[in-house]
Amino acid sequence: MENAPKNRQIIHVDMDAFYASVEQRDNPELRGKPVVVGGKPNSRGVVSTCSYEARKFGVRSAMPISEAHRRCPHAIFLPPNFEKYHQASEQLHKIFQDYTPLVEPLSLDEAFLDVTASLSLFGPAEKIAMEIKNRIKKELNLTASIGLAPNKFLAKIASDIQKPDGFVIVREEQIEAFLDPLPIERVWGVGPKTAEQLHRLNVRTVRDLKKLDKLTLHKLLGQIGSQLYYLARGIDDRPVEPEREVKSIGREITFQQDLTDSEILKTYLLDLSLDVGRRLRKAGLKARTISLKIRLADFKTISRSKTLNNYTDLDKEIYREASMLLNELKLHQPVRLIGVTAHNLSCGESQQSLFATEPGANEKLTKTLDKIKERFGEDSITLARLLKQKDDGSK
Ligand code: TTP
Ligand code: MG
Repeated sequence: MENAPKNRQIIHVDMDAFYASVEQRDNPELRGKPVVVGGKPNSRGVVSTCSYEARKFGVRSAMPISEAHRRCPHAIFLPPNFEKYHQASEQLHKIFQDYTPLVEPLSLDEAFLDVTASLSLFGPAEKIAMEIKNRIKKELNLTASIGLAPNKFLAKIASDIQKPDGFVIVREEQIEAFLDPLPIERVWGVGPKTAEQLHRLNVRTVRDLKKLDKLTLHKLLGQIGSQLYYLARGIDDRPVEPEREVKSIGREITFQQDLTDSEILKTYLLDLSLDVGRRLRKAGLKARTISLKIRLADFKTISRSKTLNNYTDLDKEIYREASMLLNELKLHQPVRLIGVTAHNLSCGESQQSLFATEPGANEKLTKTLDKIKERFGEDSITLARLLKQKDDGSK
């Protein structure tokens, strides 16, 4: 990490309320109104996204539609129209390609661009970033939030911090002033559990985090602790990886203490499955193969997978398959790591979730889902409230 490439210019683009903005663009009657994309008010699906007008009422992605209806009964509820979103996404990526081949799409509405080598051709990076923003407005009639910074970590925070219609530049000499006041929850890898551990040490902001040395952080949080040491200083060397074909979407977690209780393992599995489902839906993808990875305390790694008859992006199905695979293993040894991955991907067309069959039935789990969305960071494992309760209850 110490040999960071110098003077990189990384842009992060994230469209504002993407599906809902496309709907508002195409139907002027929806503009300025709360719009919820996901399904009819009485349907059993979850919210894909909603317009900023609906967010004022507390509506969020991944919330059951029934809950969104309770919070904002006068919203306009629409089913998703994936064809339109894919089309807008393609247009968007064509614009990106005009400035650099180094484009790494993260989902339909989000990408990193490395424009370091484009400056001689197109002028300063801030000009490129502004031009991209203006072209998105003119050619797609949609707004994007853009961050420009020397690395991916900073660019992503920058694009998010002034949403919607944001435009934030973080220059090398501003990194410290930009990062220091931010709550630690903003840092990649800080989920609720890590945040809680750090809060106990009175670490609330990045400035506080910097007071902990590398060894202390490593002892406290393992690998993620070392990562936080660098991120808190604005150091992130990860390259922009162009047009990686997404072959799988997965998430795993290494426990600080090995686990044997299968119920607790399943709670983690549920959290991971929710995350994989949410990321599939955000990428507009469905999967046919679900796999489970287990690493035992002695580092032996076991992988099992199951191919389904149909494609799915449903949390419920991902969790069901993963937990069946876990049951079949009949494990008795302590587990060090558990992971869930969806493979065999194809473009998707459905929006439902674990909670589709029981609208509003479980408030705790609904809150968990809200949290997962609110705390969403590509590289962070979001440990649900549910999980915390489980942990607390069993120790
Ligand atoms: P996001 O970029 O997370 O959200 P957004 O663009 O709607 O709003 P903003 O970025 O301004 O906060 O996701 C992009 C699209 O992906 C979103 O419009 C709908 C879809 N999506 C889902 O279908 N389910 C989800 O849980 C999430 C998070 C997104
Ligand atoms: Mg977006």
